Amino acid sequence: MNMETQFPLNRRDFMARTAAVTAALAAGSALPARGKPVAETSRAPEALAFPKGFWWGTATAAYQIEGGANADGRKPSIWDTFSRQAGATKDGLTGDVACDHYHRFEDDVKLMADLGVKHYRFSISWSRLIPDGRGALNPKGVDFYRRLAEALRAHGITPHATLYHWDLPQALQDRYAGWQSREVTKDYADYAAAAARSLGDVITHWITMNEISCFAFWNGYNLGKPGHHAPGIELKTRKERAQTVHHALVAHGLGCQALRASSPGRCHVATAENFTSFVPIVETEEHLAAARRAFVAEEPNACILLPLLTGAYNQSWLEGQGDQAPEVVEGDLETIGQPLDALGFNCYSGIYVRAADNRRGYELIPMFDNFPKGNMPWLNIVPESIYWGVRMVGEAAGQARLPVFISENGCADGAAANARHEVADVDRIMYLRAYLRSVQRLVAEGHPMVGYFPWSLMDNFEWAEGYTKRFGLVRVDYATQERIPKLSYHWYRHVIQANRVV
Ligand code: GCO
Repeated sequence: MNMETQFPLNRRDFMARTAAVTAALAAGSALPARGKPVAETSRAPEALAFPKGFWWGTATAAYQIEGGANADGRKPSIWDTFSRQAGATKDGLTGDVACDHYHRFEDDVKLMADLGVKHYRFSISWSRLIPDGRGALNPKGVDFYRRLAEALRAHGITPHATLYHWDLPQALQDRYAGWQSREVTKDYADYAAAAARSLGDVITHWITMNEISCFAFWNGYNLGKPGHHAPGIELKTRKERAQTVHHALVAHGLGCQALRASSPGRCHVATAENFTSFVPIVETEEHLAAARRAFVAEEPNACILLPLLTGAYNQSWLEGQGDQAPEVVEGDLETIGQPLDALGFNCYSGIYVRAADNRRGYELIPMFDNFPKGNMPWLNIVPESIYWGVRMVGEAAGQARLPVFISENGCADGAAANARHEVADVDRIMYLRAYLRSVQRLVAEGHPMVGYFPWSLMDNFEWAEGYTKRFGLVRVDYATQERIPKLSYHWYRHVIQANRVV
């Protein structure tokens, strides 16, 4: 593109240019991905800047990328079992091979180094480290994560390891019904301690859980019908669900203690939660007050985020449960409310709220099918959700100075590779840029926003969606395992280099 052109373009010039780019793409010519980003015409670059040392990262999860399902002593997780059930995933596909990252991690680390990220969030497969979920460690499993962490560190990338990204060892599901049993809390704590003891010299940043809301509340279990994620259990009562969630919360708290007690040096402990962000429909005091009320009152914030941050279930939520409330053993709430070094916010979408003259004082604005989406039915594009989500954690959950990082943010793309193997995923760039401005607004206003990890480094096994949804900055050709950095990868590289939204 000729940079000497006068902006703004008139409509005819603009159309001509768009047509030229479209034609170039169709013909497979090179994308204008490299080079120095130019200053924005409308705002001074420093207005969109991030502080020095801001964590630019990216994220993945074990079952979604590793493959090597039976390699070197790994035993099945609940996802290995669930994905084999008829109709459980699109096209009946599993994570058996996925991105074959288990055998290709060195190349994948190089992709990250070229991208310029200094932080990487991945997860440890519990049944690779401890194949039966409890008992003996698998030395080859330890060795894999050690080699991964060392490769990252050799490139100046800090590893952030999630201990639980939904892949419970099947042995524990069989033994005592997994998260439905309190027994899992002890096994999880032992696993956390073993991970810190065996890997704590090369991994210092830990994330206890990924999205308790998803695996224990929304997806893995369901009221009155089977869950559409592993273990796919149908629960009969709200109490059973509250109890399952409670076990995950207690496990998180015990995990925090175990990590700190067993790490060879000081470690950094966070959790990653996709709490619901409530966005005031207009930024006025009345709508903001409405959003704050919704933030603490609505499930699952009331019964997951609040206890995680404050060591107490929302009181009115608890009263509303009556005999369906979870059984809480003495000391549990203190365990759950362990102080965190940071909170990871997995943010994809949000819910608009307005003030209302009703008992609750707010009303949720219903979304509709043709609201703009990120190529997933649930992924309504609400960029302000990052800003308000983080503000509400500070204001409503009483954790004003708790550092927060965006542990996931992204969308699926609709772009195909062209004849030259390029993927012009402008939909993802549009999405990420809009959300990143919301992150930058937090920074600019002095909120403790410390990092950004777009989901995901590369296309991967998208759970029940199989391989049909592509969330990666890098395209994976599953037939050949070729990695093709998409246009969004190059865009993100510019962001990191310039340390600002471009
Ligand atoms: C989640 C998980 C990821 C998903 C991603 C896209 O938040 O659901 O952490 O594993 O792949 O969110 O759906």
